[in-house]
Amino acid sequence: MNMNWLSKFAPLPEDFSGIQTPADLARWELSNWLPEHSFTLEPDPSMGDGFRISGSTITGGETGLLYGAYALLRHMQAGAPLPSESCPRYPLRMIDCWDNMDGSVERGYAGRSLFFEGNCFAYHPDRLRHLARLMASVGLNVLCISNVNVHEPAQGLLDEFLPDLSALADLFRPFGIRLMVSVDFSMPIRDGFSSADPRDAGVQAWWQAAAARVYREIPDLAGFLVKADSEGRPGPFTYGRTHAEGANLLARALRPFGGVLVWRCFVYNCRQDWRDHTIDRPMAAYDTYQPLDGQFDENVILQIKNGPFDFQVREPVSPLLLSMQKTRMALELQLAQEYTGQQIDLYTMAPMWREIFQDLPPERIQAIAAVSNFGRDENYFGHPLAAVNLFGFGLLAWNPEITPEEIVSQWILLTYDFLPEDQETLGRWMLASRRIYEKYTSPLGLGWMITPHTHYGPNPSGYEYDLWGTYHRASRDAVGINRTSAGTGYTCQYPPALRQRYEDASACPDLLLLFFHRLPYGFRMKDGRSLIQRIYDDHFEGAEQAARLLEALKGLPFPEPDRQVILDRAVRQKENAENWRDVINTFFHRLSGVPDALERKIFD
Ligand code: GCV
Repeated sequence: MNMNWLSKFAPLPEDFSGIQTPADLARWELSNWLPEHSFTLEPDPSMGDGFRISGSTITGGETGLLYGAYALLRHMQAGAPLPSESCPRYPLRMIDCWDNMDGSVERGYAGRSLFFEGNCFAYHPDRLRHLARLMASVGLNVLCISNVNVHEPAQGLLDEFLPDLSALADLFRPFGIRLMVSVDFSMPIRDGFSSADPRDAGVQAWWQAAAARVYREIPDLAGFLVKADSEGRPGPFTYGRTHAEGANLLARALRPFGGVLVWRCFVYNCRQDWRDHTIDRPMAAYDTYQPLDGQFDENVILQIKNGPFDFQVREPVSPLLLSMQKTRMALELQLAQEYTGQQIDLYTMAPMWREIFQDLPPERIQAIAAVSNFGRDENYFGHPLAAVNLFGFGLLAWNPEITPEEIVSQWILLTYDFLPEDQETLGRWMLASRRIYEKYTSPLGLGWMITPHTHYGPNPSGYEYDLWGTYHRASRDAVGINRTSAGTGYTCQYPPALRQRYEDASACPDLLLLFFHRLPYGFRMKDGRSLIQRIYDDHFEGAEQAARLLEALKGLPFPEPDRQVILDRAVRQKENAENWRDVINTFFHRLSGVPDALERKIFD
């Protein structure tokens, strides 16, 4: 079994019957790694996930003991800083799987589902325990196993599949991981109701009974996750009700059992007419939810994607995250590389997360979630180096102040036995990878020039005349949408400091310029280059760097089978980058007629 960043740990025992609780697991991990030391584990339930280490005593809550043990082991194996006392910033550190019960994974790039096949539960307990250990070793504690687009028979997870769900919850429990389930807002209708209206007493009773049934089997279920009124999913809008009414309906059913209702805010008009310039998709979430601030019950958490569009390579922070004052919120990230290279192209996310937290004060949110990037592939992540994104997400969810450099260097030290110069080379390329991908794909915050639906490779007009609200409106003279107060008004959704930063094209950071502004190709960038020249240059540079990345990776002593997989993918990345360079540069060259100042090859 590929151990990823646990490669220096002993494999888990085949007979797991002696490990029932996180404290049992902590004891086992410590005694395996450090048999000559005897550690005292001192439970202090008041500490929850937190721990204190003093000499050879670890004090903590039931799960805190386990996190303390892993922190100690990471410290010994990778020199990770070892605080004498630590507790996570967020109590809920969640992974959302978009796995379907037929075994497919929506936006999955690491093989089929680890949980399901053929419309049933189907898994290898040892593979799942290893996944659970990977998650626990970086402090992740909630796992939603089913897709937010709930396809039959996943509605049955609260019903006929409940015994299977309960068995899976038992498997994850010793790792301190609680399960969560995606539910469909219209589920009462499946049971013969004529509506799912939140004001209907029968519907309310249905959800209460469903919650009671589920919690009888799984008393520590974390809660339900819901995608409603989004991309065709049912929701309260059908009944003329608000999303606060919809969310509270389910939250009230969960409250007696201590469950949370995580309600996603990915709501927008996905049937827009591209000719209609009055609708600006990034404004949708704020417009829908901000007026409802204060109307959500305590156990509702609104889960909000980091940017206002949809996990593009670069977006400004969602203004909704900065505006709700009386509502609990979770930041949603995507580890699955849907728009970011599909675990073929190298893309380390930690630098991007760092930027998000520069604009999003960590105390503004109460929880954090990420769409999973794992699947049934031998190495769990498709690309062996994509493992750093799950690893880093766990560390970030514990402590959002962690730096990308710390994440990457710890991950390399735990995963590979490299000499310092090789560690340094790999770390440098991993840290640069997001910027490289960005350069050959999306110009200056524009996004969406990707092939529709599959979301890999270039197609600059693919989404342009479609109904998804994702337009660049490139013409002969200019490109972008004016989202300032003089344009669609999107910048007005931000607090004053950010509004000012984005409102004026000369103050707006280059890398977000075309997100906020419509500009002529001759616009002078801060460094004196014209906008069009900058687009050409970035694409040439990005493709050149992808070629250099391949050479650098060839020179590193990866063990097999990682080496073969990494190099195969780097070759595909190089080709992908060349393709992006040529398609995007040709697209803009044909429109603008402006030649490249450096006379490089742009195809006609
Ligand atoms: C789960 C994007 C993806 C969809 C995904 C959706 C969401 O639109 O392409 O596959 O659906 O986001 O986050 O709900």
